[in-house]
Amino acid sequence: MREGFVPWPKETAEHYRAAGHWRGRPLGAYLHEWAENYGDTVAVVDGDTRLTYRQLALCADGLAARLLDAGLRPGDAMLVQLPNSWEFVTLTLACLRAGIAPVMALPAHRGHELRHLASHAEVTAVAVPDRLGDFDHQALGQEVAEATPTVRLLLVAGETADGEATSLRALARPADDPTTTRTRLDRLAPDSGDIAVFLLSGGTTGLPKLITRTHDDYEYNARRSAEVCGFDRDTVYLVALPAGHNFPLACPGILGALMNGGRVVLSRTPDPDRALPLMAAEGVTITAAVPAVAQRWIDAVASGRHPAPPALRLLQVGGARLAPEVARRAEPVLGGTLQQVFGMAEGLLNYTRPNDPDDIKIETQGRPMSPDDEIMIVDASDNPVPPGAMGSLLTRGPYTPHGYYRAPEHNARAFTPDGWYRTGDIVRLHPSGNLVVEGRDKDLINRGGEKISAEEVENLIYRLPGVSRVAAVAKADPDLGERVCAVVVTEPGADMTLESLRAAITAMEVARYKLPEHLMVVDELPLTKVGKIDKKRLRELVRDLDEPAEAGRTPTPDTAT
Ligand code: OOB
Repeated sequence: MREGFVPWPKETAEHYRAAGHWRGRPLGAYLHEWAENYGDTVAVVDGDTRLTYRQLALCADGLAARLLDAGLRPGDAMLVQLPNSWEFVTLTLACLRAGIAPVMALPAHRGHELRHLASHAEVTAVAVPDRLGDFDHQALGQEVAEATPTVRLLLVAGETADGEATSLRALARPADDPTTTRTRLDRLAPDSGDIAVFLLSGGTTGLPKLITRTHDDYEYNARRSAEVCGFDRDTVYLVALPAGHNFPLACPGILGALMNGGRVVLSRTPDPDRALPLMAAEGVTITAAVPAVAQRWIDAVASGRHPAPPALRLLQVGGARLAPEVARRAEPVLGGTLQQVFGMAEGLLNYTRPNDPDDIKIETQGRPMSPDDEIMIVDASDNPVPPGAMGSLLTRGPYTPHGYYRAPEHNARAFTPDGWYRTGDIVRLHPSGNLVVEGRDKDLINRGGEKISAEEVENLIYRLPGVSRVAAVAKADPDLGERVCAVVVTEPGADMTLESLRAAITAMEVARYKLPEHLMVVDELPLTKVGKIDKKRLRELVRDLDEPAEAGRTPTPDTAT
């Protein structure tokens, strides 16, 4: 096991095994079982590319073997930054099969994020697309590979692989001898307690933390989610959010659909003009959206621009607060059942159930999926609040790890000594037993489901000349819920505009969604009684700031770039 992984306590782990949550098999071992059960059924649809279960298993095995032939070893990690594509699915399964843990970067990430992730996980390989939109990911992948001494292999998905890069498509085909390859991979299979994937934390710290998810816990995550959501062979699941995010990957997402013989349809973007026609054409029955995306789909159908997706049975919405007014329109406009999902890459998943009464589906964010999820709502001294009162949510459970990867100092704050994860969310228990998310006490900005660490943005701005003090806070926004506002005290004579600030941060190769969309230059920052920056007061101050010029705005989340 990799150093830096924080295991569950022994007795707790035994309980999860005895309860049948953890099955003791690595995720890759299921691949051939699926192929045997569902053989010629289509598993993955990406544009004109359709892969049956059998083809998927053969391609993933072939790719896994070639990764090992190229010098990667079980126990390695690979930085994966791919768009929603058949290559993403095949590579993820190949990694699971070979015991190589993918680090799930988002297509929006740039050098600043990728270099950190690659070096922190000591990845031996990097996988990028050739280009997305007008951005050259291959060149970025090359830079990251060069900057990371452990990297031995650069994989490029797309038409061309330049220089030392290897074409992913060339490797992702069946092995010459599939039977021997299968036996070889079975023999090398990882332990089910090993790290299956590294997910990215929304983050409240300077740089994103890595979350280790084991084969045992992640298989349960997807399997139990699929039970709750009623996935079966008729499920056609649309991946509209970035596939490397926990929600579309395993809640129940791609893995949940594949486990049940369903079909995974990939869309490069959640844009209604692309996603809604695709849903109609492929008979999509289930999909997951963040509230801002759900709202755009609702508007596109309500305005008559697109018909409602005809086969939609379940619309999952989560990642950020869903306004009850939007929730109320979802079922009548789009059809199907609305499901609210309050989840986190760190583990705990809350779902409203498809047969819950309307008021529960509209007003609450659901209840834990596992009988062994433990939740506690506490006050500032970690004492439980009375039932129904607001407090901070703590949790433990069979798919919530007890620590971030290689982060002992942060773990001491983010987890209690007896292993409860401090979610940073302020919730209350609804009389029905469901949770209602009321706010948060962690310092991040939730831009329509995209999580931005305030500290990370502040650190970037502190690097600029002429900055004396800075605070990044959420400014309430009708479309996205929140956008980043930078509040800056400049040094005498220094000049700063939103445009100059955004240009300077862009030059640091930072993901675009983190760029401030509002700027307030002030003489001093308000402080609390103990001398900390008073962010609550700042949020009130920025609430009434004018809308910025169009030029300064970043488009609504669109996973293409
Ligand atoms: C999902 O995961 P992350 O890791 O990107 O973000 C987790 C955080 C939560 O701690 C909470 O602050 C917020 O996102 N959040 C919600 C929410 N769902 C997540 N806030 C209000 N209402 C909701 N329904 O966002 C995620 C992971 C798996 C499934 C769904 C969402």
